[in-house]
Amino acid sequence: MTRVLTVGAAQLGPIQRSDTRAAVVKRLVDLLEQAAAHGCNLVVFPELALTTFFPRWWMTDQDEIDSFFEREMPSRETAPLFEAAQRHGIGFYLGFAELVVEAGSVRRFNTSIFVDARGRIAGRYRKIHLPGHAEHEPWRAFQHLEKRYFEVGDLGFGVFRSMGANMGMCICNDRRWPETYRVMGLQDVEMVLLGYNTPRHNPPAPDHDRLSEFHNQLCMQGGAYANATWVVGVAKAGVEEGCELIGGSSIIAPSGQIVAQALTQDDELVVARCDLDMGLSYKRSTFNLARHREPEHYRMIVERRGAVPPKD
Ligand code: CDT
Repeated sequence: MTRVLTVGAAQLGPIQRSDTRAAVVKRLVDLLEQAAAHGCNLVVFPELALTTFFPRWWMTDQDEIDSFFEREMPSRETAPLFEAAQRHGIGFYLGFAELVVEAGSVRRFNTSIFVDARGRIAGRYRKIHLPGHAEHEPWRAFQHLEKRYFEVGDLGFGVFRSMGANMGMCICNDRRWPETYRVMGLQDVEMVLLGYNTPRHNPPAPDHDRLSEFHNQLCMQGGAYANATWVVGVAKAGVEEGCELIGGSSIIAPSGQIVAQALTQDDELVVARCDLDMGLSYKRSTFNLARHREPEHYRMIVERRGAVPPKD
C-alpha cells in the first residue's frame, strides 16, 4: 500500500505592522480552504506567520515587543484556523512567536507547532539557529534582532510519528545547516516542515543578495537528498514594511528534486502528492546511514564550535 500525503505549501505575502491577527488568520483560513479543495491532508504555513517580521526593528519597550508574541495556542484569535483545519481533517504546521512562563520565568521562543488532522498539537519545535545580532546596529538598513528577542530553542530537532509519517520541523535559518537535517535523518525522518522569512538584502554581506533564491534552494535540496526526506519549505514573501522577503516556497522530494514551487511573492498555495516511501531506495543504498556512516571521524562536529585553521 502506498503511503501518500497530499501537502499544501501555503506561502504568505507580506504582513504589515498594522494588519490585525484576525485579518491574518482569515488569510490562513482562505489558504487552508483552497488546500481542502485540492485534497490536501497537510498544510504548511511560514515562520512567524501571524505578524510582520518584527526582529527588523530595535525596540526597548517590552510591552511593544510582547505584542508580537502568542501567550496561548489556540487563542481566541487563532481558533478559526484550528476549527477550519479540524472541520476539513487537515493537519498543519504554523510558526509564531511563543511567550511561555516556565518555572516562574518568562521565556520567549521562535516556535512552530504541528497540529494533526484531529486538531491535536502533536509536535512543537523552538528555533535553534537564531541568526542576526543582539544589539542595535544602526548602520544596517534594517535590524535582524532574533538573538535579542528569542532564546535558543530547548527542544532539539525531534522527530515524531503523526499522520502516518516520521515528521520533523525546523525554522528558517536552521535550513542552512546540514546538522539540522542530519539529526533528523538519524531519527529516520520522512518529511521536514519548515517556514522562513528571508530578507533579500543581507546587510553584512550585500554581495550575497543576488544569490538569495539559489542559496534557499541549495540548502533545502541538499538536506532532502542527503537524508532521503521530503522537505517542505514555505516563505513569508514580498515587501513587508519596505523590506523585501524572498518567495520560492518549495516541496522537495527525497531525490532532491523540486516537485512544486511558488511563482509569486503573495499568498499562494502549491500542492504536491508526497509518497512517503520514495526515500526508501536512497535509505537502502547510497544513504544507508547504519552501513556507510563513520561517526568516529565526525567527532569534531560536536566537539568544536567554530573553524580552527591548521598550523603552518
Ligand atoms: N528568519 C531567518 O532566520 N532569516 C534568516 C536571515 C539570515 S540573514 C541574518 C535566514 O537564514 O533566512
